[in-house]
Amino acid sequence: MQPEIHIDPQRLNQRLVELAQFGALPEGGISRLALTDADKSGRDLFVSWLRDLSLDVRIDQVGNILAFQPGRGDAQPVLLGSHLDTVRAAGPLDGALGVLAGLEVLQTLQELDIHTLRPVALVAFTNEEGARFTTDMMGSRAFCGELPVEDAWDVTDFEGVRVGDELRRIGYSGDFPCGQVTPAAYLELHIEQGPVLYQERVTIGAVEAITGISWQAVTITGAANHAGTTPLDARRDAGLAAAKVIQYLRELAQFLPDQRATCGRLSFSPDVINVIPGQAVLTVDLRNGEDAVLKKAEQQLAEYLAALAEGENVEVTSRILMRVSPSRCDPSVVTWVETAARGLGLTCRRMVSGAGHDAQIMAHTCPTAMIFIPSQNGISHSPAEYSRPKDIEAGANVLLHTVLGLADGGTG
Ligand code: HGY
Ligand code: MN
Ligand code: MN
Repeated sequence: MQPEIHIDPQRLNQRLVELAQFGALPEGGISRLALTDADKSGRDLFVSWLRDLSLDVRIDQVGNILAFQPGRGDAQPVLLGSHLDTVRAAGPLDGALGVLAGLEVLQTLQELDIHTLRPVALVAFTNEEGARFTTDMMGSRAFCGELPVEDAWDVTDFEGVRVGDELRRIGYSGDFPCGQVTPAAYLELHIEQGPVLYQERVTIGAVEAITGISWQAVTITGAANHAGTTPLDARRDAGLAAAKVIQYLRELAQFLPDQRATCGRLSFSPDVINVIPGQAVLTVDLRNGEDAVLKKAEQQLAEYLAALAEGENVEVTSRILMRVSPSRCDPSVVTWVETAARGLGLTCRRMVSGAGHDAQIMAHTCPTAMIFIPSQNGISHSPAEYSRPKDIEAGANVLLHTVLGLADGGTG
């Protein structure tokens, strides 16, 4: 391990600050939803930095931004990446850290005139979050050939706007074919977005596995009626039924092992103070590291919804928006992460990710691992998201040294 080979932390933090201006909200936080003007601005800034490094930049058919740095040989590249899109009222690091730390690694290799055996590539995946277009990890799924490009283009947001039209509108409807690149390995630096590293005061997380996720939209149809005159036994109250579903999600999470269940979106119609809601639409986010338990949660929710329809005299339908099984990272790449961290004198522990990531899709196609750094108080998907500059620097240096190991013969 050569600790004298290190990234430039000031430059990395300066870029994180510059990127965070796009989508910045007056009340704090960032909204850079996929394929919005704010996302375009962030993309354009990132591409300008890539071009400043004279990298070979390609935009693929779903707007993934790819950059290639040649190696001494022309074998499959080691790919670094993450995403630039955010949820609504997000923090500055989710996704952006992995993309800009990857850029910092490429620039450091150039400045130190280090030419690895394998090429090193960098990707910013389109629509990892699924916050606007609810097929999340869209870019990585198309990149791996799991999501046909035409299907990605046809995904619409809640206002019916199509991905394909938005890609063209913001100038990121590229022609580089998806599914062309099979990396020798994929590495993603990311904030943990949970409390483990922060509470244990450990600097680096070597991620061994990533949670499974199941998203659905539940529509409850009852009968709009007068809030004052309608007797209780005559009500078909979609609002009450939705509240019962949300309460049930908490019970589901409490009695299944390591289960998470969340309702993030809820809307009533006609959404008027003195009208019993005739319809309610809510989203459900179920997560578990064990696919069998995730399936059990889905099954038990389906049974609950059927019984609720009967009991509340409402109709209940559910539409699966997305499902991804838990993924395991590649043990040898995880070991490279640990070796790099320990070689730099950093504390490190293996762990599972409760957040979803493009890496769990990439793990289907090549040896993959993630590097986590602590999130202060375990907070993310919030303007309060924060990681210390020294942890950001440590994570980027672990990324750099893991790449040096992998790209110079560490990948089979
Ligand atoms: O939802 C997630 O876990 C990720 O932040 N997209
Ligand atoms: Mn993320
Ligand atoms: Mn996220």
